[in-house]
Parts: sequence; C-alpha cells; structure tokens
Amino acid sequence: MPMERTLAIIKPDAVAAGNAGKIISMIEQAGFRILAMRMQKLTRAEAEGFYAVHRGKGFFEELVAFMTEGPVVLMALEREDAIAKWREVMGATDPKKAAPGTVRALYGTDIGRNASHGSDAPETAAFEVSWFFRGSELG
Ligand code: 3AN
Repeated sequence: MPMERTLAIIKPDAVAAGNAGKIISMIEQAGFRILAMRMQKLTRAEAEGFYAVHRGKGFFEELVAFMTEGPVVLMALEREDAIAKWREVMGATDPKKAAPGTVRALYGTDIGRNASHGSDAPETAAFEVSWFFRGSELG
C-alpha cells in the first residue's frame, strides 16, 4: 500500500461539544501522522469553494451554514491507504448507519451534523489538502 494523504475536518458540532480531542486521539490511535493541523472558523467563501461539487444540491445551503457556524479543526493526514482508512474510522455519512465505535456513530447527530469530513478519492484529497494548506506547511 502506498503512502497517501487525506484531508480530515472535525466539524463545528464536534468542536462545540468538546469532542475534538477524542477524535484527534482516534486519528493517532489509527496510525495516521498529522502533517498539519489548524483550528479556524471557515468563511462562507471557504466553505462554498470547498464544497463546490455539492453546489445546486438541496442540502448545499444547510451544509455551508453548518460548516461556518463555529470553528472547525482542519488536518492533513498521512498513512498507507489514508483515504479509505480515515473513512473507515469516521463511519458512514449518516451517523445512524455508521458502525459502532466510529467517529460519526459516537459523535454525529444526523446526516447533516455528522462530526467529521474525509476526502473520498485521490483527486479530491489533493484538491482538499491544497484548499486549506500550503505545501510548505506539510513538512
Ligand atoms: P461524505 O462526507 O461521507 O463523503 P457526501 O460527500 O455525500 O458525504 O456529503 C458531503 C457532506 O454533505 C456530508 N458530510 C454531509 O454533512 C452533507 N450531506 C450529505 N447529504 C446530506 C443530506 N441529505 N442532508 C444534509 N447534509 C447532507
């Protein structure tokens, strides 16, 4: 398995509930190297650009409003098979369908407020990491 990078976001619901540290701990336990990490409140432009593929969908406005309601934790992660592995640790998009013990099962509320984000393919991972981090920040 080649080394891979992925973008992880701890979403505003999980940060506000005080679950960021527990989620970061799960990431470390799962063998990821945190290449870069930053907590910030996303601007509307940052959230809209990040989720540009979802523009036009019924939930787009709700998604942007949620992602800008409070601070998030942004992380660039690295390990073998990072994209699939982080999605496995997160669990299914809908917390009600997420496997027990996953981030979304533990800390998500519903399909909109689901505690975390992870890139879904190598192309999106490259775009998403570079959307938030400069190359010089990634060691
Ligand atoms: P994932 O983040 O698991 O790859 P996507 O790419 O299908 O899921 O959706 C992106 C984000 O949009 C999700 N993380 C979720 O928060 C939000 N989302 C997806 N579907 C809905 C929906 N039906 N209602 C509200 N928000 C949604």
